[in-house]
Amino acid sequence: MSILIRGGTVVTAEAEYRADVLIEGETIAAVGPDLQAPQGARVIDATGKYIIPGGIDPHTHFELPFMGTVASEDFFTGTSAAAAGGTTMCIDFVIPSPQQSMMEAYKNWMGWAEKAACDYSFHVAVTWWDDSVKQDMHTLATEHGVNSFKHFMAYKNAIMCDDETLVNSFKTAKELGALCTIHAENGELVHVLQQEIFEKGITGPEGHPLSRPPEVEGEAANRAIRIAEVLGVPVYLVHTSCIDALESVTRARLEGQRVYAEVLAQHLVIDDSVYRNTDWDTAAHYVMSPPFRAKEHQAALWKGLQAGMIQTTATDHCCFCSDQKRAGQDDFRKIPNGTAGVEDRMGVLWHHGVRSGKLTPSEFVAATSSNAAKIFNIFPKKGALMAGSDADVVIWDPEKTRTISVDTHHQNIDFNIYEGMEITGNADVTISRGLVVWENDTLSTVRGRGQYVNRDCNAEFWSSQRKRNQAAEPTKVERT
Ligand code: URQ
Ligand code: ZN
Ligand code: ZN
Repeated sequence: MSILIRGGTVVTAEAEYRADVLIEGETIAAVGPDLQAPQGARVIDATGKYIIPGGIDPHTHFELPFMGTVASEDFFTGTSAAAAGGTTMCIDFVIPSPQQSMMEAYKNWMGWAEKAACDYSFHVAVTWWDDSVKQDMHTLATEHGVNSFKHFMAYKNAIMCDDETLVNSFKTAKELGALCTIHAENGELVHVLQQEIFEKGITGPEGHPLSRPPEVEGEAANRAIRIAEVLGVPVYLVHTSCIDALESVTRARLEGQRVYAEVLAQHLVIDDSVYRNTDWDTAAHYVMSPPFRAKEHQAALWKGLQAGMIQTTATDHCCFCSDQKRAGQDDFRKIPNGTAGVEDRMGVLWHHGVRSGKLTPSEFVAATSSNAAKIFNIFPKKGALMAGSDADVVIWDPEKTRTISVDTHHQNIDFNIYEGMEITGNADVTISRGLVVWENDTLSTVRGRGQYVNRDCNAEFWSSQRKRNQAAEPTKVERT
């Protein structure tokens, strides 16, 4: 099947220009002016609209087993909702339980993901350490296309990494040419603060942000960045939510250290007043980690994105319905942490980023697609509009308005953190590897059509990192 998208303005991370896009089968065949439609091709008129690479969300948790329950969004409904918002690839997470074989966990997640409607890949979390973990990291990197390993510095007595595990894993990642991604919150401090706050009688959702102040994230961010600096390994901080963490990222990047940062769309536009909502269910739906922050942090995060200190945007899409959140009815520490957003990320970023003048359309494409593809080494297969790229293409209507609501979203959760937000700028048509999966506000995704995307390690790229970071070769002092 051929598709010719005609009359639109192509927007890449590099430029905007008038061009047509020809798709043949699952691949982009040509991008250029006045392309001719092959016999039998479908022609889509994109006049007055943008043609952009399909969005990449580098941080989702579909059907995650977590805090005694399982996230309500699965790989089919989640990748479908993503497509409705213009995202055509999600990078999810394999999170082994402590002492669980990494390979066994990887096989479990690969089984769950077989139902995906759009393409996906996995970061694999290092949640404990022994030689078998080291061996599994090698196997995953060399045989299964995993080039990023996740480290939770939070969640004590569950999946938290101590410094010994961080150091062992970072050293292994360096051998492999893999990237270390980090959930940066000091889990020991969170544990103590949770206890203190609960014992003061604060049991509701308002206790959650009190137990994870920005300093707790700032300390962990700095520690992870410094460990990486000494070991000469690149790091990627997921869901950077506050000034304290952003300052550590900025310092390191200005020193030439290879540090990447991600911001969640929701952390850019929602502040911590949500936890003071008098309706328990509503406040509980905003319990995620790191928590929503005071207003000054949103402004700083936008500046970090504009300045290029933050490279990617994500959602950390991890859905728990009201009945699941109520597990923490009497104790905020038991509220499953997570919020949704995979469907709304790109529209929220366009409305609050591009329409406000903070981002150009090209910067929007970089932040929602191309930068993630480059960092995770799948460009130009993904995140690009070039001949030979996968035909993950979105016709973006900058004037299309919608009001975000649980009543109309396609996410499998009974709440929407953006409820009532009117946004202008939305996906008109979403194409996933050559198949139209979203058009006329209707999904036509196919269960199981999504494919696993291998991501090769990048030893050569990181080796430049080694040279930049390592002090002069240590030498032995000869003593007579
Ligand atoms: O920490 C994460 O990224 C996972 C467990 C989702 N939950 C959350 O609150 N961010
Ligand atoms: Zn996290
Ligand atoms: Zn997460």
